[in-house]
Amino acid sequence: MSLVGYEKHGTVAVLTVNNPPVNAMSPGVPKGICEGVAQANADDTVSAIVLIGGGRGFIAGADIRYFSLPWPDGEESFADIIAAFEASPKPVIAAIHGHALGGGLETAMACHYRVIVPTANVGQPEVKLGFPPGAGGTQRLPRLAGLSDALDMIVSGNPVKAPKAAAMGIVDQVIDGDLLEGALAFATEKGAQGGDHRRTRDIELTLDDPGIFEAKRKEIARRARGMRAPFACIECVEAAVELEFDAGVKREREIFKECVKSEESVAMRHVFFAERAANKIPGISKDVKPRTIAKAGVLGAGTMGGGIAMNFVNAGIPVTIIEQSQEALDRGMGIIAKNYAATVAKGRMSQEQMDACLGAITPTTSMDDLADADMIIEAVFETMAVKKEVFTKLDAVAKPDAILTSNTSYLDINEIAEAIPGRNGHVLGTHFFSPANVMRLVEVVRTDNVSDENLVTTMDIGRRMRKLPIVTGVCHGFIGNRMLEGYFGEASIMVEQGAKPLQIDTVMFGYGMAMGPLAVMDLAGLDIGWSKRKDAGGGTAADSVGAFVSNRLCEMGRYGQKTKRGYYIYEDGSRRPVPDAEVDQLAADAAAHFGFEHRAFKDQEILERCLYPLVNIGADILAEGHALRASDIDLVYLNGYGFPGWRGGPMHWAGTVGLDKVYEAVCRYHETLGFDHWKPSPLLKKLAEEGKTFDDYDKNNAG
Ligand code: T1G
Repeated sequence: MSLVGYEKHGTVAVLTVNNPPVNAMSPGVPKGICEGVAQANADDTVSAIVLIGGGRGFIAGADIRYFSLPWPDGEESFADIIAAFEASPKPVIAAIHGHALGGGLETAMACHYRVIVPTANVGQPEVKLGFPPGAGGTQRLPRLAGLSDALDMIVSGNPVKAPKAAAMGIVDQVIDGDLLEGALAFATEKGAQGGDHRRTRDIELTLDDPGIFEAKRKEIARRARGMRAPFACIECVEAAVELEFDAGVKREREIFKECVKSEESVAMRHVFFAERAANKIPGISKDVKPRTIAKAGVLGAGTMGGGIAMNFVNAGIPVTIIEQSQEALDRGMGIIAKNYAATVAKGRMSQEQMDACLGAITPTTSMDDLADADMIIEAVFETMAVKKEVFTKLDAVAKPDAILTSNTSYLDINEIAEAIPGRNGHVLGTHFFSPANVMRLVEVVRTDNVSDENLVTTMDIGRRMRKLPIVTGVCHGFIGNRMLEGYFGEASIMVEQGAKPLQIDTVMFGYGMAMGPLAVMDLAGLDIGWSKRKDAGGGTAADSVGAFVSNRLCEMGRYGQKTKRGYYIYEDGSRRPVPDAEVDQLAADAAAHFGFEHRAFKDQEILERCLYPLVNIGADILAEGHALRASDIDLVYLNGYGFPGWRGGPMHWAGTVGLDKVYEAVCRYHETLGFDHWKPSPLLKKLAEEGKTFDDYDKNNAG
């Protein structure tokens, strides 16, 4: 089938793009469109041209795969389509449903007119791929929507729905009813009116607020820290004001080409495809469909349980939430109500919507009320004994095919499943990240016996919750927390060897992490690690290297932000970390205790000793099969631990450093420091010797 169909309806020629699944502008599509325009203009019985998408949308933009592949020589591209439209004496009308994104919207804006169905959305998401629009979008969108709205759309990359697009002037008419019918009526009328038809490029652009660009730079400074693309977008829109149209298009093209080659863009395109690969589970056929989860249950109404209950409500699933006492239940429901009220206060939810959400949650203290739940998630106290007790009770009340999951962050879920052997095809883990109703990541922990159907159903529920579900195997800490032990471990050890907490955090913040490791430990609470060490040591937390300072701080009741003191001091009401000489003294005590010589640290050593353990441990997790692909590990770090998206994740980033360099450093640190997290991963060694990256590994082991 041709990639672009041509049909006459009355006096209107209809060009239909057929390039499933999303009508990306792959090679052959521009050619088909140009040929259709030429055919229509050569036919005297044709008065107008409609361009419409087959399948689920208009055009999803350039074929992203071709930024890493050569475009076929001589093959038409966006520029040819746009030239054909603007030279056409007959009006060209874009008929939009589903999505018109990136080059799709740019193609539509090069048409003389645009009509759209109410449910469609339009946008320039290119910035999320690390570059500005590259087919005139930064020059045409301001002419249609005005500078301010266009700047917001291009710099944020967020789409707008049809009614707003109409109000902004991006589209000419919203079609209620059948899109093609509406488009044909619109086109017939335009075709009959004769005369010239306005070209977007000829619209005058007015600059009402000269300070608009500086203001935008200031507005995005924190969010876009370390990135180039958002600022490149601003430069392109500035060119629309400063230059004649064609010069502006040329300037946009120059900036686009510079950005598309950048490591930032390669990383962000890696993330785009990684997010889509994460849905695929090798060995499970597409015929295994998710079950319907009509009712859910959550055990525990603490911070995590409450957040998980809200996630079910967001997925449109009524949920019963259980606590042991009415007082704990009321407290939990109060937190949920407060969370919703905060959203209402921000204007992102109406009071009616909040009431409906709360109405979808049934609080109770009786486990019997879980009898009709199709999926039950426990978020109770994090000890194996309590988990086993809870699952045994669930075994007695839950319906036979209920999916039972644990929110544990590191306990062995296979062991929990073995406590109720009759159900272990229905037991797995769903490790949400706190706050559960905000953080996008959920690790779906695949137990040995969970059925494919129950695994696929849990992944589907994660997506319905608007989460990013990532399959992990059952190992200590799954993917994220297992790797984190190396990252936090080295940061803590370096403090005891003489590196100041502020230097470590400044280096990692400068790398692009949302927060430095010591500040994160203060935020999460030092007492979490302390209680684990006490559990492991029969009540005494061992003073192992890296734990000495943290143990002393916890013994002093300095758990971090929640006690206003941890590795840093937090002045009343402030979350700003202030260095504390008392911590430096504890670091000196640690050095004396272990016989260290305190020394100055170079930033590069701090960077390597924080990040390379992530890569080394990640490689082991991959080799053990506890992650399905390296890009899944990247997604865990991008969505659960504040790793900068424009670096693509620890595994992708290691490839930009060179795995040979990473491996050499891992071996060096293993010799000088020891510690398990420096034991060189055989997979890292192999890839380093082969001159490969983890992206190569995924390609060769694509599942
Ligand atoms: N190129 C190549 N493949 C694409 C693609 C694209 N633009 N968009 C989607 N796919 C693949 C995707 O990898 C998946 O593959 C399948 O299609 C379904 O996608 C000149 C230079 C349109 C909202 O950034 O936002 O134009 O996993 O699962 O949830 O200035 O796809 O099945 O093998 O996401 O229904 C700008 C990107 C490009 C839009 C549909 N455009 N796409 O969502 O399906 S740059 C974008 C999306 C550009 C111009 C510049 C979404 C969607 P597989 P999916 P969906």
